[in-house]
Amino acid sequence: MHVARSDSLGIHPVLYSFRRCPYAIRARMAVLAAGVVVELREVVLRNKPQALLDVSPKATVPVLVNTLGGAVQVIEQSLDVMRWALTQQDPQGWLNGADAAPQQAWIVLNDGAFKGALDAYKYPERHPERSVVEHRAEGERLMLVPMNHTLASQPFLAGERPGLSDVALFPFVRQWAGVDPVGFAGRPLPHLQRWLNHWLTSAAFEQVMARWPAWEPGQAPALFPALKGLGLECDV
Ligand SMILES: N[C@@H](CCC(=O)N[C@@H](CS)C(=O)NCC(=O)O)C(=O)O
Repeated sequence: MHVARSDSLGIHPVLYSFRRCPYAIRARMAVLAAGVVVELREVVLRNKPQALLDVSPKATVPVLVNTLGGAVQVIEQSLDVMRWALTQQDPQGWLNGADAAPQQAWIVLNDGAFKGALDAYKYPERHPERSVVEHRAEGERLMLVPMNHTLASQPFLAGERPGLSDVALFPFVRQWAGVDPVGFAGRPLPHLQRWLNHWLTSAAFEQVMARWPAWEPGQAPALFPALKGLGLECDV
């Protein structure tokens, strides 16, 4: 986190996001669960807005810019955005046990070795040293089989109830499954498939995967979540 100048008016924190990015999906899930309203700025990764580059030269998404209370706070890592949101309000208890070793270990494994295996499986032409079947075997060996094993004895990685690790990991497992959906459905990973299905069929996931046009400087703020049903139709 650091402080910077921002073009935001500071009424709502700004979340630079990209709809399909798994890091941004986990951040939006936490924002939604926390009941925090942000100004969502959909980024086109090959044409990043100058306003994003100005606050965060590393220019990955998600980035949260909070101008409430005077100083400008820039949060540049998805897990930090999740914690920032859930620290304000955590009605589903996703932070319960989030610092415990097993949950931390899942996140470290996912964001490290499994992300590498996922990229290799998604783009096998960039990794010709292995066949697609070998790439698949590597990701399964590293994380998916151990997850399936854990999820055989408890509904969520965090235990009886979902926790930070569940929310942080499912967008990446979704991406893995999306490489070959029919093949994934046929893999002997029933507990993992049930767990993924839980997230993908949730009302929250539907909401975080709404479509936003690419953000243009000066446009009216697009609020996330959109304020509907309260006589406050503000999703302009
Ligand atoms: N460690 C970062 C990783 C974020 C990340 O790599 N996001 C990707 C999109 S999924 C990105 O912005 N890549 C930059 C680019 O493609 O130019 C986080 O957890 O937020």
